[in-house]
Amino acid sequence: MLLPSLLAIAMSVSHAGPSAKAPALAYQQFDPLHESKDAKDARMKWFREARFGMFIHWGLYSVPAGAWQGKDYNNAGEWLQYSAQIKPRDYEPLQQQFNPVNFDAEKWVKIAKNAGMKYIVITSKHHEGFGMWPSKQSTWNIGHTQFHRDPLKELAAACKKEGLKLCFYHSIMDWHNPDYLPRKPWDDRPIQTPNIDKYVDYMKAQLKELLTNYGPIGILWFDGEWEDTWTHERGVNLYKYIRTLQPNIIVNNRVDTGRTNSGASTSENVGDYGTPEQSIPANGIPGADWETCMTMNDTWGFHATDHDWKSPELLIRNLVDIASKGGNYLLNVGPTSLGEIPPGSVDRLAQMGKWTKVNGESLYDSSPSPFPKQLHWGRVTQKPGKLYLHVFDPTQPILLAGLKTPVKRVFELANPKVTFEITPSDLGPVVNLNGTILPDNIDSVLVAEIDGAPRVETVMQMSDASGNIRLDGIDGEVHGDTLAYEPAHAALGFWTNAGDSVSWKFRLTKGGEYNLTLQVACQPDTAGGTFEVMIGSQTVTSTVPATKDWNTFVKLDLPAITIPSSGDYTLTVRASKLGAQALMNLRSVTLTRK
Ligand code: FHN
Repeated sequence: MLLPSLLAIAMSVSHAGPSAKAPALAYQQFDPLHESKDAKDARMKWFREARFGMFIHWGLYSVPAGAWQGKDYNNAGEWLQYSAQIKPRDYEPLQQQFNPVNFDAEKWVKIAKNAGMKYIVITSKHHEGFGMWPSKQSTWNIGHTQFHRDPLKELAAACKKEGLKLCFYHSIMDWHNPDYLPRKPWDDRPIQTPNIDKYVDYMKAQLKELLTNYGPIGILWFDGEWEDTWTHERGVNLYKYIRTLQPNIIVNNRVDTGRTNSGASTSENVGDYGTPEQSIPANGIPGADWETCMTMNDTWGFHATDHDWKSPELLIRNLVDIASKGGNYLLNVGPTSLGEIPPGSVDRLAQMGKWTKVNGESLYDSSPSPFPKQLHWGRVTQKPGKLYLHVFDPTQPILLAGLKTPVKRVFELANPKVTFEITPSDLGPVVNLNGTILPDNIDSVLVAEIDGAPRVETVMQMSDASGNIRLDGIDGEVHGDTLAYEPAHAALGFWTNAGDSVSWKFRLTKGGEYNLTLQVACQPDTAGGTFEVMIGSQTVTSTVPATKDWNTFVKLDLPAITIPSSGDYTLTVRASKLGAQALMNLRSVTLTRK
């Protein structure tokens, strides 16, 4: 007779065999891959209106909290077992240490609701393989700890009570189940002929528990789909299985293998929406639903020494920037092993809640900006008959570039008695603040009531009378998957793809010889990449210099160019060879007539 503790440890490596399958008939009849547009629109409706959700990464990794045997592993919250190469037998004792006695589902849900979040995506199982619910499929789950409660059940009740959607993140990759392949190098357990098909049956049995015992689930958020044992065929099969269990559920694109590095889906990929991570696509993902997931500091799972918190200003502006491009913001918290959301997260979410409480009308159920380019002064969202002008920088002219639809009235969303005049200009109507101090220095929302649907014509930037012109990163047309304008640097960044480029169309008032100057930044370990600047029939090349960091910009003079005559031109900057991690951050290109 094994002692209970030994029995517990012995049992912790046991995993059930093949599971009960979904009802065969229903499974075969239901074909979610041929869903009508109306049916998909109805299913996605709440997601498109929500705009803002909470991501929760919570598991055994919150116990070591980023350190192992006295060493701190940078950014390794939920990846600690991998980063520290912890053998299963050394990781399994965490199961008996985990006892989140301060867990309070109602408190967590109210923190999310008060921030203005409409849904919660919590890790039911991350890569460590540990189930955060009392699964019957194995003993490697919370049901075999000293915490004799089911946090997912309690969250389901709290979400139902507060009107939020409960969603599950579930990792396909599993570092603990002995049937999962590929095995990790640090997993020295005896190989008992691992069987990936058996693992998939086990995973489906767990998913069946999650989709039949916790009520209607909003999203199944898959992850860990990148290893070669996971295939497109398995992804399609799993998507159909999930939709058979809950036909109205939404499934992200990481159920399949076609996700691009920008988070978008390839054409044959199944999955209902794209999932860019830690970045905001410059132009959104046109024609698709998408959601940027992002940490609030640097780590998804709790890391005790990670205090690199994003400012409330950046978080609110990210939320608005994403909505202005038609996406959702899934913002992460990593609770501690005691079940508490860190104060750094709670404080920021409370500040975001102050903004959403006043300005939520401009966010929820809004549509993307009608302006093709980013605006210097802020962002725009819209609803029928209204443009919501999110003013980040009131020192810039609030130009509605190219807008041809008449503007009837402009007023403060927070205080409609405060109204503003409109002045016409060659480039479009300008909102005059006339010295009014706007209420919110992060994002003040003005409402421009318009007559009918917004009609916007592309406005060509022009050089001044001398022929000089500065082309700003924010005005560039980005071509490619990852290059994007970063408000934090007021420059184009994430230039990690050699195929990405940026171009500007402009009208030159004079021909002649021009000096060509770029404002660039590049941290020293990534300098040395090369790029081309093309305009008309001319091409000049240059090498990226090292600067102190990604936010320290220098002027880089390129060889002068001759532009024979005035007229409309396109200037393109294109990578030739990346540096170690990227090409450069590019703030502007200036043409100065000699
Ligand atoms: O490996 C995971 C990571 O731990 C985290 O869960 C993120 C969140 O989307 N997804 C994977 C990395 O892309």
